[in-house]
Amino acid sequence: MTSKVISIVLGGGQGSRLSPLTATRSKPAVPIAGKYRLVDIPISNCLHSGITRIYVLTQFNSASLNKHIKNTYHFSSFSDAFVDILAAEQTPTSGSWFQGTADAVRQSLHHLAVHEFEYVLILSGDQLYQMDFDDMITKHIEANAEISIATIPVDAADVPGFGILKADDDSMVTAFIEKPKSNFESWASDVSDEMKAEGRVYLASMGIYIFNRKLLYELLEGNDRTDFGKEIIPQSIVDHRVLSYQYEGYWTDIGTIPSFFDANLGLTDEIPKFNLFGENHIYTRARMLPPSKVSGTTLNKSIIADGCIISAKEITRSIIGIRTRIGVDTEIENCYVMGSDNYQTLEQIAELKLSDSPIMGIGNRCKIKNAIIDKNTYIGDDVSINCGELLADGDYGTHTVQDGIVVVKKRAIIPNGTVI
Ligand code: ADQ
Ligand code: ADP
Repeated sequence: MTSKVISIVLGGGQGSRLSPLTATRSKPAVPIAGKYRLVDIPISNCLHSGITRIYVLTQFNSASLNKHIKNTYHFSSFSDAFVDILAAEQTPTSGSWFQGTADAVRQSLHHLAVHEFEYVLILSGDQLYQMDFDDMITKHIEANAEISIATIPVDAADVPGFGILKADDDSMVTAFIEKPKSNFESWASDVSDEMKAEGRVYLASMGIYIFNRKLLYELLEGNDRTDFGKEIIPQSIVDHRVLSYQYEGYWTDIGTIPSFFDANLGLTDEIPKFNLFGENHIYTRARMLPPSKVSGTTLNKSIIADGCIISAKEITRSIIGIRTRIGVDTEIENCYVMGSDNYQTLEQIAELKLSDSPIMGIGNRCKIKNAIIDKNTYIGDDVSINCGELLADGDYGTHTVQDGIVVVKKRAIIPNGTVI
């Protein structure tokens, strides 16, 4: 059935919730788990489900996203498979950027029109999960549905962040409310005992939708409704058959700095909720990097990507991304270090050392805690980051602080001896 599906990955609006990681790149290109990028998650789920025609919609077109997609997703010229980026564009009929999720899809409809398909699968680009869309499509067809929404039980604390719905005994959606802020007790559903025990009694939309082709065109053409959650979905449940496809596996939002940080560090758990090592692995760019070289380091619950040169003293509960260089006697705890796009030559390193300037990577005798270190940063010797009292939220030029997490910006230079 998945051969009749085209998938659209909503790659992100302004991306301000993931700032400063999205300051110079579009959201789908944000690195995760040491060697992947956000967009690899929905694309891998599609490919594992047999969906091979994928559009990624993004508000701005970064060099890194283009390069990543171009270098990663290659298909046989005998197949009709593709992964294409559609960046917000001005056309004779539309002079504006995507106004919201539905508007982004509307402006992309003319690209879809040239293909043969019966169903459109719409996905968010900022979620970490593994899901079999083949099963979702099968249930959609069996139920004779016109729209399907993937749903997950959440607890009361999470309700205000989600679209919440009620369904009948046949899982057909009977009511939908986008992000209710209060008085939502009557929206509780009859869920499994396991979910009840965790207090997860509200059925939330995961922002993952299947639309029948014809209906999608009808709903989007000739009007200016901009959002699926706020307009299209609530307005559709009266006149159309909308199925709730319930999922109870691991699924988490990675669209904010705290959730992005937690989801990444969660991968270092003994049995992580998201399995990087399973059969349905995440696809990404094959970079042909050398293996990592480590000396004198105690590594605890850490993930080390390819091409690193590490002489640190101790690395605990951290993810160390591709091509990271870390000097001697440095201690790193609860960090996501994204790594570098290239190596410096020995000559470049010697020159920087002559002028006492930091070299790319992390220097000697540093202590770094609870931080995200973006790519291509130059952290000098004897630098201490986030090892003292709780830092106030804000943008401090070279870095930001949010909820106690320091984010060192891409290409930032942190001089020797700096204390953050
Ligand atoms: P939100 O996640 O708050 O709620 P939204 O901000 O519309 O919804 O984003 C959905 C996805 O689309 C995200 O991946 C986002 O980056 C992307 N996106 C947003 N605007 C875009 C644009 N202009 N162009 C391209 N991509 C864009 C939605 C639903 C809720 C549901 C939650 C589940 O509205 O009902 O519960 O998702 O996370
Ligand atoms: P990201 O940090 O998301 O990986 P970038 O697009 O900045 O992405 O980097 C991808 C590649 O492009 C790297 O090899 C980087 O060195 C190169 N690059 C980035 N910015 C520039 C630039 N302004 N000029 C030339 N090359 C660049």
